Amino acid sequence: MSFADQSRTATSSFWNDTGRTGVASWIFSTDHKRIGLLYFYSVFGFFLVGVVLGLLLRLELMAPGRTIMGPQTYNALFTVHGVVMVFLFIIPGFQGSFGNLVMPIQIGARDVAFPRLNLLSWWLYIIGAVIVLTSLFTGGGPPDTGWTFYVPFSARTGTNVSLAVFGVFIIGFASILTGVNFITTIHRLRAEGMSWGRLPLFVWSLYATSWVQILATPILAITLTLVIAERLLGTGLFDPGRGGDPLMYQHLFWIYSHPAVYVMILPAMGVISDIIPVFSRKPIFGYKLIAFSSIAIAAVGSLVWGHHMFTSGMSETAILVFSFLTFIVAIPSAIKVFNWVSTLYKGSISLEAPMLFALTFILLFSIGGLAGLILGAAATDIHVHDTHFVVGHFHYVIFGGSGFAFFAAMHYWLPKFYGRRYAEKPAIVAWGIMFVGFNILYFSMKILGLKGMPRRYYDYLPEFATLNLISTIGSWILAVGLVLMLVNLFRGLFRGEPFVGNPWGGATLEWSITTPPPTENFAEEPVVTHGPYDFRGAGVP
Ligand code: HEM
Ligand SMILES: [Cu+2]
Repeated sequence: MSFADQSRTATSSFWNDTGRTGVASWIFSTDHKRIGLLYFYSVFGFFLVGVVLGLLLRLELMAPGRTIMGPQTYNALFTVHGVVMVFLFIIPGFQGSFGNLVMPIQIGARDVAFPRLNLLSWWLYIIGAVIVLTSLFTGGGPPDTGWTFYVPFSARTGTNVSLAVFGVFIIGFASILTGVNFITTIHRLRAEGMSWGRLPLFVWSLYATSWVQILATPILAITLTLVIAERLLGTGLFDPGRGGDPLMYQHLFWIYSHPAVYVMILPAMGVISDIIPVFSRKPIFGYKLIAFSSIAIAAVGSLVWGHHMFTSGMSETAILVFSFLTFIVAIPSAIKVFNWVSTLYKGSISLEAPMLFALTFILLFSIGGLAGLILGAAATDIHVHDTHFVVGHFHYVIFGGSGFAFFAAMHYWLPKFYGRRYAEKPAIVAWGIMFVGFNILYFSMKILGLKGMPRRYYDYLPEFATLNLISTIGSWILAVGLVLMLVNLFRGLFRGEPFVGNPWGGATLEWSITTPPPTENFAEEPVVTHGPYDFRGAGVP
C-alpha cells in the first residue's frame, strides 16, 4: 500500500478521526493511538482488579486456618485472579496498548493496515471481558477450577464455567485479529528504507508474537468450545466416565497455553531491547541474534507443552523429549540476556525510571527462568509440581518479567503521547519499594514450595506459618510501591513537566516526530537512513 493511500480524513482535536466528541470519539476511533490508549486503560484497569484479588489471597494465607474467607471463596478468587491476569491483562496487554501506540510510528506508517479491524479487536476484547465478569455474578457463581479449567472437574462443577470460558473464547478472536493486523502492517506498511534489518526490536518481538497468536489461539478456542460442549451436551470427549480422556484436554490446553506464555514475555523482551541501548547510549549488542531468537523462541516454544504434564502420566520417552526441548528453548532467552548485559558493558548508563524497571526485568526474569529449568527437569519437577514453588516461579517470570517491562514501557512511552512526564525521584522511590516487596512476596513462596506447601489451598500446616506471614507482608510493601508509582505517573502525565523533543535520546522513529504525535504521525513518508540503535546516524548527541 502506498503511503498516500494510508491517509484518512481526520478532524480537529488530537487523533480524533470520528467527527464525534467525548467518549464516542474514543470508542469509535480507528486511530491506532486512541485504540492503544483504550487498550492501555482497559488492560491496566483489569491488572488493578487482579492485584486486589491477589492481595486478598495473600490476606487469607497470612495465618493458618480460616482468616478472611472459606475454601470455596478462595477457590473462586484464585481462579478469577488467574483468569483476569492472564487473559484480560498480560496476553492482550503489550500488543494492544504499546503495540498499537508505537509500532506503526516505529515503522514509519500512518496507522495499522486494517484500522477498523483494529477497533473491532478492542470491542471483542471488551465484550469478552464483560462476559467473563458477568459469569462471576450469574449462574452457579464464579468458576472455581483454576485458570486452566482442567477436566473432569471443569465439566462437573456447578459453578459458572461455561460463561467464563465463552468470554475467554471471544477474547481469543480479538487476539487473532490483532495478530493478523500486525503481521500485515509489518509486511506492507514499512516506510522507505525501513528494511527488516532496521526494524526496532520491539517490532520484531511483536511480529513473532503475532504468529504465535494466529497459530496457537485457534487451538484454545476449539478446546474451550469442547469444554462447553462437554458441560451442556455431555459429549464425553474428556470425561473418563463417558469414555473420554482428560489427558487429551491437558494436551490441547497446553499446546495453546505454553506458546501463550511467549505472547506474555516476547513483547516484554522487545521493550527491554529498545530501552537498554537508549539508557546505555550504545547500540544494541547482537541485533540479529536478538531478532532471530524471538522467532526461535516462538518456533521451539510450540514444542514443549508436555512439561506441564510430567506428573499427569506419559511415557518416559515423552518426558525425556519434552524435558530436552524445554532446555533447548531456554537458549534463545539466555542469548537475549547475554546480549542485554553486553550492551550495558562499558555503556554510559543513566539510571532513570524506565531503565531501572528494564534492569529489574533482566534480574527477575532470570531468577524466574532458572526456576523454570528446575521445573523443566522431570526429576525435580515431580518434587515441586503443584506447590508454591510453581506460583513463585511464574510470578517471577510474568510479573517480575513482563509486569516490570510493562511499567518500564509506561514510563518510557506514555510521556510521548501526553507531552508531560512523571517526576523522577518519586518514581525511583516507588521502584525501590516495589522491588523489595516483590522479592519478599514471591521468594518466600519458592521456599514454601520447596518445603512442600501445595498451591491452590486456603489453608496449610502450622510449620509454614512464618514464611506465609512474611510473604503477605511483602504483598503489602509491593502494593504501597505500586500506588506510589501510579499516583506519580498519572499525576505527571496530566499535570507534570512538559515532555518535548527527544529527552531520552532514542533513535527509533517515534522520537523523530513531534510530541504528542500528530494525527497521522508523519506529514510525509519518512525515509529511513539509519538503524534503530544508530544514535549517531539519528543525530542524537
Ligand atoms: C500484588 C500482586 C499479586 C499478588 C499478591 C498475587 C498473589 C497470588 C497468589 C497468592 C496466588 C496463588 C494462589 C494459590 O495457588 O493458592 C496467585 C496465583 C496466580 N497469579 Fe498472582 N498475584 C499477584 C499478581 C499477579 C500478576 C501480575 C499475574 C500475571 C500477570 C498473576 C498471575 C497469577 C496466576 C496465573 C495464578 C494462578 C492461578 C491458578 O492457580 O489458577 N498474579 N497469585
Ligand atoms: Cu510451559
